[in-house]
Amino acid sequence: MILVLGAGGQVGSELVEKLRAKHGKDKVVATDIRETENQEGPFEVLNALDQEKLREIVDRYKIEEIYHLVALLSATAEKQPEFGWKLNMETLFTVLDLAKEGKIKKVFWPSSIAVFGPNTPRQETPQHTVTDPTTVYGISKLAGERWCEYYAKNYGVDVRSIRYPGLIGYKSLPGGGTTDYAVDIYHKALESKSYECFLQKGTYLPMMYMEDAIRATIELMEAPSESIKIRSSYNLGGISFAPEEIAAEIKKHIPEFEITYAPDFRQKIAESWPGSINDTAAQQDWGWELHFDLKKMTEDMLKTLNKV
Ligand code: AKB
Repeated sequence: MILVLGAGGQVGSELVEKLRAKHGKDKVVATDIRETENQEGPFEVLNALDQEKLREIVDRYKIEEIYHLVALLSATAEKQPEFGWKLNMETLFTVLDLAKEGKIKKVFWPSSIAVFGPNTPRQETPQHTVTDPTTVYGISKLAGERWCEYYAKNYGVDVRSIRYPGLIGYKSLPGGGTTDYAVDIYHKALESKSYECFLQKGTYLPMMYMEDAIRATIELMEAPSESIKIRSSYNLGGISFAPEEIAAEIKKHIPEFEITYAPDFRQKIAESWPGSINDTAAQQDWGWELHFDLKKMTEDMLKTLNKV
């Protein structure tokens, strides 16, 4: 049995669907802090900070694998730093401890490009390099990575992780990240043929289409344990682009589309993150391969959103 924490979120909603299609509807227990609609399998309302209830669910359903997707993202955590730290760290410890106690066999926990900072090499950022995050979210992800590696090395915990770039999907909206503009822009392009971007022209960030991100997550979890050489978190490169480039791609489909710029506090966060990422380690260790580029992703996003 598989448990997904944060199943109502941007990644969770798509991951639950894929896992249920693969393993069977009843084999995946979805949980979220609030009731989520259209559940096709077991669902529990769970505040992931409620350790007792989480443990009870793990026992009741005889859970073997947990995908822990609960977090406050970069922009939101800057507004509630203490709560961001508490939520992101305490929930990770609960899950790692369940694995340490032998109650579950495998853990997936996402890290982020937010672990990098102003002194990290900005282009083709290597797997092992300077990590000096400036946000609470980034600090929590970096600390989480160190703890994952510690639990793997010292307690034999099978924990696997990816440093997600900005994720772009059509099924649900992201909640409180710095890369959210790249999802919002598609919705606004279809609704009003214009978009006011909260990041400045020329701000390059690594992004990834959700289909690739979900496939990466499942492939990493299915890889043989001995091939997972990095137990902190794997770099994943994805697609690097600036707002004017995604706008130009959208314009090929919607010629009237216009982008304007009104950078806010998220600009500073974006400037502290890499523009592109080197993911050779993921390619070598578990065969990672990107399928969607900016062109293919834009075609798919606009086509699918148009039908919704
Ligand atoms: C965010 O913008 O906070 C997230 C991330 C890059 O982890 N999308």
